[in-house]
Amino acid sequence: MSNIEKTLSIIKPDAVERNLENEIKKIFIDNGFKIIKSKKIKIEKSEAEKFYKVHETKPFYNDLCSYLSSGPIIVMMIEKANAVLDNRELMGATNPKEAKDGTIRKKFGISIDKNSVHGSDSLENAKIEIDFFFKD
Ligand code: IDP
Ligand code: MG
Repeated sequence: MSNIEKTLSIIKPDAVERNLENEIKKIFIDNGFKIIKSKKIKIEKSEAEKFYKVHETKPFYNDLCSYLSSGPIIVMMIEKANAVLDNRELMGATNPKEAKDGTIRKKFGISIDKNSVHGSDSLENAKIEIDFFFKD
């Protein structure tokens, strides 16, 4: 039984700015992920608002959308067995201060808002988020 999944990962502006793209990609590859698609883009705030619509009632929504659109990001479609959960595990907790050793956010995250990576939180959202960035 194969349960190969695809999920969406984003290297956020704080990490792109620190030139961590290759180092973070190596972590994915070393952990069994294939990077199927990858592109460096800069999005408008209105696009960030659409992407993060699920958080629109949160107090941090405006800052979050300003932040994601503040500089270049790398969006990636990555693949492996159990990709969605395994990516969440590899990313670590939302707040880097709470992230476990060996996770990307523990290693590179600066703060709860500048936490270096995004990852889809369910298979359903992975499909939606992959379409958001890669639908032609
Ligand atoms: P996740 O990225 O671990 O899935 P979410 O709860 O989906 O976390 O929140 C989306 C993003 O919003 C987080 O990655 C983080 O950048 C930001 N965020 C979440 N909670 C807070 C907060 O309490 N203050 C400021 N920013 C937050
Ligand atoms: Mg989330």
